[in-house]
Amino acid sequence: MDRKILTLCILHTEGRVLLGMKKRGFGQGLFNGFGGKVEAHETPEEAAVREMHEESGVSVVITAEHKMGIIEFSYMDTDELHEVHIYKVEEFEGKITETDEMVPEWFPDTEIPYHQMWKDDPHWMPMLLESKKFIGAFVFDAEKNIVKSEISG
Ligand code: 6OG
Repeated sequence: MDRKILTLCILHTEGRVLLGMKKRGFGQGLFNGFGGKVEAHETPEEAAVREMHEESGVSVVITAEHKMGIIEFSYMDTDELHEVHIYKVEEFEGKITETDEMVPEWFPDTEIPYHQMWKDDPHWMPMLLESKKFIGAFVFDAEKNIVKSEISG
């Protein structure tokens, strides 16, 4: 197994959530939070700050206290294992901007577009929005359906 550490950051403020429509690469055509791979010289929190800025244009402060969960994703058609560290932030500075990777959009937290998101998201996003911590593991098949799920809050 080739294990990669990734970040995912959800901005939740004033009853709204900032998601991005992914324009390219892994998860293209789906809404998601902002994030990506942790580089060798970075902590996950540093990577989360960098990715949030690169993909949405905004500046955030992220510490270990903002971490709401860790989920391990594996895929029946690849040898990769993604360990995704998931953060929630409630404050930001700067102007939200479309980037090469993402088209940002606000959603009321009662209208999260789960039908256009990864199928694991409804399993943990409600906990994140309520600031409940979670840990989990999901296995996906080649059609991106869940074949195995474990989540504990
Ligand atoms: P790049 O490869 O574009 O980063 N990610 C997932 N997010 C959700 N909600 N579900 C999954 O289930 C995911 N697998 C990966 C981590 C990919 C981004 O997508 C997240 C990163 O934020 C399979 O650099």
